[in-house]
Amino acid sequence: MQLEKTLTNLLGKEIKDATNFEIYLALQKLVKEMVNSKPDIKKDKKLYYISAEFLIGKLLSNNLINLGIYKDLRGLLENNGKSLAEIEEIENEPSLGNGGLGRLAACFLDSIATLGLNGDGVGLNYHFGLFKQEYKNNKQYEEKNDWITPNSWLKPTDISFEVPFKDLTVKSKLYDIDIVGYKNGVNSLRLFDIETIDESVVKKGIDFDQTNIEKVLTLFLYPDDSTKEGQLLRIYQQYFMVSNAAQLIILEEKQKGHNLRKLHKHVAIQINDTHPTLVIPELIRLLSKEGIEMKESIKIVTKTCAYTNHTILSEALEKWPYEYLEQVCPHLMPIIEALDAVVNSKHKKENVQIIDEDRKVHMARIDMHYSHSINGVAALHTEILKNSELKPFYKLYPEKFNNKTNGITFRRWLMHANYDLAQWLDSMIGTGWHDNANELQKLLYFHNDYNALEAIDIIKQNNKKKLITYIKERENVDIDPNSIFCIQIKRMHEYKRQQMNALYVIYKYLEIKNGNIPVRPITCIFGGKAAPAYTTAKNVIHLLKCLQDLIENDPVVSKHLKVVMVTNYNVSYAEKLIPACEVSEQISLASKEASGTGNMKFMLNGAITLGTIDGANVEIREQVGDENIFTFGESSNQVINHYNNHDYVAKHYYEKANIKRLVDFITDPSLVKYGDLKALTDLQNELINKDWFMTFLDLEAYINTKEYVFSRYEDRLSWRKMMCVNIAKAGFFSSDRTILDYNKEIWNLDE
Ligand code: 26V
Repeated sequence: MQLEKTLTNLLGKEIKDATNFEIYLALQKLVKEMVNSKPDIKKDKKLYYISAEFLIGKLLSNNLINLGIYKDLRGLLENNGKSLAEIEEIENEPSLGNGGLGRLAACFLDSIATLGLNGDGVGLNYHFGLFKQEYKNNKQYEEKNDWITPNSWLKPTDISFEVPFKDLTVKSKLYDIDIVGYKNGVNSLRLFDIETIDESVVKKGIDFDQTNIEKVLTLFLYPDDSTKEGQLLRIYQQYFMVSNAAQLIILEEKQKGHNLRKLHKHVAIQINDTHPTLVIPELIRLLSKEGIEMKESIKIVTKTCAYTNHTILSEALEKWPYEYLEQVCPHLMPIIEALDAVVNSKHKKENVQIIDEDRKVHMARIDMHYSHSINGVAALHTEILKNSELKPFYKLYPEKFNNKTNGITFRRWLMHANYDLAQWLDSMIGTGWHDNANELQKLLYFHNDYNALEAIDIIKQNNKKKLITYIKERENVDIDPNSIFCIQIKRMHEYKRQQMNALYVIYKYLEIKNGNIPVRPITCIFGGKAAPAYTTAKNVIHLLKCLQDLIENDPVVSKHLKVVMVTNYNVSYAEKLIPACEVSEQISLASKEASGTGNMKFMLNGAITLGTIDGANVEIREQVGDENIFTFGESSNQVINHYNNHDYVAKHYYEKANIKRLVDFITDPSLVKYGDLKALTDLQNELINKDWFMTFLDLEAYINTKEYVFSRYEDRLSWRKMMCVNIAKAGFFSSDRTILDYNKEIWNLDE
């Protein structure tokens, strides 16, 4: 009643007479009012989570959930003939991240606020963010994503700093987004921008002249850095981000009357991958300006900063040419030189030096020498860091290394994405799991309860139907609700091996052509963006789109097999796809996926993992037991040995008849008809002659295991039991657990 009155007041009319847009605006106002009446989380010590990416997703429903009014409001709107799901569509999804690392940062902010910890995110307000993905002739094209509208959640502030670059000084402007904790206080996501930005320089696609920094600095997330200009722009962005962060920290510390010499007692800084690394020399510079001598500043900063590594891929371990840094922020160079000199005076080995023989500055090495904590994001990943990738540093600083297995927020990935399942769980095991995710284990009481197991499956089948409607609207593809849904959604990358999944599709296609009809139709859904300059990843998208067309146009095969490569996969799309998934494809080359977080979202929503023994799949298997997951493929140790011994030769695998016929099909005229011979040939050659991420290594094991999965699906009772166990055991992967670990072992915010 109260809610109805408030909303009617805000609308100035009856709910049933209002448009969705009017209701959206009114709800946004309501949220803002409720947020303003909540206390900011203020405690003595504060965390600054600095990250180039925050993939926060749409905020309306998330905020309603965390304010505790989602359920009532949903009902109220429904009673008035309105649908909250439709109203949500009005909001643009902020486009501030690439993938895993950015989404993790968003889940973390949710958990930090939920746990009542004092911590803000600090990043950049990219106007066009990550590109919008479109397809033309079955190929990916990039368009700018102008997500910022007058009714976005950004709140302009009066805070502004001067950021000095070599030839110019720019003035920043800070925007805040409220981060509402679940039934708790409010923190902020602090996004820096410049006021001189000129959106009109982007003419076509995502191309623009990258040299006029004052006009373009915060236009895009990670603009193409295959050129020198692109790399320089990225360094400009990084320095701009961290100089603002450092100035903000010092300003807030001074306002609180804290002694900067005791910074680490009052501030924790988490460096999310290497992109914010320059915060280390920048803070040292600013503390020195405050009269603290360099030697002491270095000590203070080291005690304040902690570094998270999110990948072992060498392409992502940033190292910048010395002269590029000098061109952007020359005033940092004496500090970087000093940091390098300290290292050099203690350690002679080349592989730990900050400035290497080629005058490249290694960002991760700055982080490791000058942070007090270095963490990986899943148990296996941390072991690989210690024993191979970062071994020299583990030898120097064993006490700094620690693991923090990733997590996901159950508010967005269960309460919102799968409302029906969340409601059902409440009715079966109570609401204790809202605050303590481990209580999901209570579901195990129902492990042998036929009706409960059936209920889980009914929710799944309903979610599949909802997804079918959504995909029909967006992609104009029809999907059979009776088919089994296998889903692989993530950034396109060779190590994630979407191409191995594509080869399975070819295998199945050829089987069906030969009259081997599967007992049940199979739907293979893919989603993901390829970096604009990553040709092979784009060619994999092309292959998938061509397979989609080939099968769609084949009246015999299309009854049994379907491929859908969805358009512009993002957080909102994920929220529709994940609750409908039955087989969660987590098939990276072992050792390469640091953790994965999609794997956790799928499990929580009752999908069964088909995966390699990689990243957090290892810990999922530990939680659910071997009998509730399907694993295959060579181990990370075996893979690492192949790399060390250079003994993986793709061509040798290709020569096996079973593999050859699948790979050859990539350029079969019947398929090429739907695409571009050159792109498909390039992909085929890449696989046969290089295949750096060992697609063929596990291909046969993958095909066999997938066939086995499908046979197991037909035993509906045992499959439902597996669903039940997966949901029940997902509690460990709540980001609340992850954040409690960070706090206890790294930040100590409540000291
Ligand atoms: C990615 C990209 C992608 C496109 C263009 C440039 C660029 C530069 C750097 C990176 C690094 C990405 C690091 C990352 O996202 N890692 C992911 O982090 C997740 C959260 O910890 C983890 O679950 C994933 O396994 C890991 O791949």
